[in-house]
Amino acid sequence: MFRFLTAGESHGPALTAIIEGVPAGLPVTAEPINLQLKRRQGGYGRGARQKIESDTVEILSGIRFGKALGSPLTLVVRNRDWANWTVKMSVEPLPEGQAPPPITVPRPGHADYTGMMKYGHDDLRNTLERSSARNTATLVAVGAVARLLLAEFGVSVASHVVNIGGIKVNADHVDLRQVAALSEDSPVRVADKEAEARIITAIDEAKYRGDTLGGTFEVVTLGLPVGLGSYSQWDTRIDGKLAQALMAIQAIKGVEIGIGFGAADVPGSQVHDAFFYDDASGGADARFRRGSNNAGGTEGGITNGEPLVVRAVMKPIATLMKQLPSVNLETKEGVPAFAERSDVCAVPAAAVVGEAMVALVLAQEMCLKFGGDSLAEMRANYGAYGQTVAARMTK
Ligand code: EPS
Repeated sequence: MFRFLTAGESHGPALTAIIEGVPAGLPVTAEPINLQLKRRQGGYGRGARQKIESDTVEILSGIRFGKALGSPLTLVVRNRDWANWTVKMSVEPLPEGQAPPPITVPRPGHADYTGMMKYGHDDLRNTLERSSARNTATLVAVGAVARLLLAEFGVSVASHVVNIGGIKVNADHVDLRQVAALSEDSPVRVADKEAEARIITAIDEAKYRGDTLGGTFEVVTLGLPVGLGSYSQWDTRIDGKLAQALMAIQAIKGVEIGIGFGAADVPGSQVHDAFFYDDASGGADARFRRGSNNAGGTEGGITNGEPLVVRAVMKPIATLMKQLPSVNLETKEGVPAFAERSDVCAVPAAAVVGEAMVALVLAQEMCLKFGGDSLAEMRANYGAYGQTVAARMTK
């Protein structure tokens, strides 16, 4: 079972992840993980923290000579900013009178209030440090390992942003195979230059107003086999797992697969993807095909072999420089919410995190279906299954 835990505070010494169930023999080095960490740090509208950090991974266990041992991997991403927080985030008790004053005015929309109430904290720093989206660095690091596994089976995961602050990108014409190429160099991860310029202006304006912007990103996965996930139980459905994984990213408020919420507006005849049998090229290339992909790659909680297309909505970041009305939880006085350094818009970064979360779910499912002890075993099982599926497609 490919599974993991993460730990770490935003301004603590480091972020850590332990991954179990990485198949033995999988090539893993720091370089492809660092590449993903760098992608997460980018995007127009991010705050000053990303200028301080230059996230890189240290692999402390589970790899020998560039290949997974089958034992747990330990990944560490150090916080450079820790050097500036050794007192405020001291692990050891501080001498009398040296503790910073507690922060007691929650930001509406942040985890400040819920965390303070739930854990009984009287300083919201005790809550915000772990709830911070800084933790997504570890998700991306683990996701990078998942991507390495998927790549062994020809599966690729890419993303693009389709809406920021209500400025919608006309992405209908985008060839899904071009998503990465079109969006990767865009500062807002948008595959359309005209929309890109308008979005950048909108981010600048929001920053000027002391406001923040949310948006929607789309994650596209190509090369998946039919048959990952199951309708057998509620918690085995792959669409449910994908939704949970994406909703687990900070600030995500909605997820849709394929046509998603749009399915409410049209009759079934315009929703479901008709089958046809394509043997034009004859012999081994004959396939069951679909004229459309409104299902977004899943039917019955199982991948159907079509591109997996998943969208997620990110609300605007809850730290506003033009502070929202709040209440001091100690004095009960109405005062402006706490504000500290933050991002104006982190949707492009969230898209990279979204890729990681989708990759994680898919890597787990690949291990479940094809047996994850070693890469060689997985390859053999994958090959045998692929032959069975292909045989059912030929006349
Ligand atoms: C983030 C690091 C954080 C924030 C942001 C994401 O750094 P700092 O708080 O030191 O500026 O920029 O986190 C939030 C918006 C949040 O609400 O927690 C990162 O590395 O992604």
